[in-house]
Amino acid sequence: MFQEDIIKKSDLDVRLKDIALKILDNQRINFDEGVLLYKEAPLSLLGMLAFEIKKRKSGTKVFYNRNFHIEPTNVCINNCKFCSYKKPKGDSKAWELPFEEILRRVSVYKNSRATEVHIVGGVHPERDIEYYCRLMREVKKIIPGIVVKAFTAVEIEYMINKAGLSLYDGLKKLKMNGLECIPGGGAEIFDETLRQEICPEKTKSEVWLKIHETAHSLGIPSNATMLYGHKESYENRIDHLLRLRDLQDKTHGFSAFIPLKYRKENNSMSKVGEVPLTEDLKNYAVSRIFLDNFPHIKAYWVMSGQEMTKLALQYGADDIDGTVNDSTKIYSMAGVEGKTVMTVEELENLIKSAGLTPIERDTFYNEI
Ligand code: V47
Ligand code: SF4
Repeated sequence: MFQEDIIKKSDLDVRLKDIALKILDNQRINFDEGVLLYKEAPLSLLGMLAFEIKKRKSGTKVFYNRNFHIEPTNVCINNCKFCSYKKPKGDSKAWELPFEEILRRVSVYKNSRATEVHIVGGVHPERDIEYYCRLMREVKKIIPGIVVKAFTAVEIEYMINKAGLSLYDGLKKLKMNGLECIPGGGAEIFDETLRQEICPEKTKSEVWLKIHETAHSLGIPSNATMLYGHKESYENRIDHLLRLRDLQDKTHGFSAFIPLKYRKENNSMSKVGEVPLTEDLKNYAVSRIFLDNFPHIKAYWVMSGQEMTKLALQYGADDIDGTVNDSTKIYSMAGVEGKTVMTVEELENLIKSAGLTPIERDTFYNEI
């Protein structure tokens, strides 16, 4: 190594040490520090810091819930380049579940101990806010105690615009008809240039954020996601996290942040490939460190697979989502292999095998 390189390296060591001490001192890190962590910090340091922050927030607890998914349709007006799920109407892989069929699928869980139904799908051109309000009312008639977590900001924007309502009035209407929590989908990556390239028709970043802000003002909590591991830079990732952190400072309405790894099968971005496992762990860790005002980081086991989920728990994640069921197709269609159902016993064993304590929660993170 040349003298100059040695000096640069020791400069870097000092900067990383200062950032690490700041984190351990519960101080907030800024944009440049976040980018430096992504680019230069050893994975071991990130893991240590993220796990320490996780412990301060939730001790040894790792949360899961009893939930099931309903995906009413994969017909969608948008054409996101990373999406393997959307199919044109009439395609052999397209579905549009009839209303009664959706209710039949809900009825299956009538006597189960499920606490949450997660309803999301494509943005169907013929379905509107009245349809979805009726659906939520009927679901509640079948299982009165179930929490309805439903519709990404993308679906919400479409149904509210179609109804000619303001975001506030539209979300209020959805709440009055049973909406209790909004999932984190549709955030993708907020950088406008990249968003325009990978999902040009999708809800604009500022609208996604506005929908979540408005929901929070109405007492509807939500999650946030980030689609990573495609064409984004580390600066794009920190920009995304910073916009979420700023909004959370204002509203405190986000429950969990869920990093979603880009999966390459059967979509038009396949040639960018998938990032390695070390990048996933780094991303969990930096997210946990940077989003100091987010109570939970979720490793969604259906997306990451059971083994990766176990590792993510050492890198800051404290939630693994739930029992789920075989009706969720987003990840199997994008090439993730394996089952999409886990029993409570399996979820608990996964958490215990990581040396941590399983805790069943409801949608709002009340312990059950
Ligand atoms: O927004 C689509 C992603 C999201 C691909 O809030 C892809 O608890 C990777 O948001 N590779 C929807 N990701 C799923 C989602 C979600 C899932 C589980 C729990 C929660 C929650 C939210 O799926 C989309 C998009 O970012 N996605 N295609 C793909 N090829
Ligand atoms: Fe439609 Fe969602 Fe697929 Fe985009 S990611 S095409 S909005 S289903």
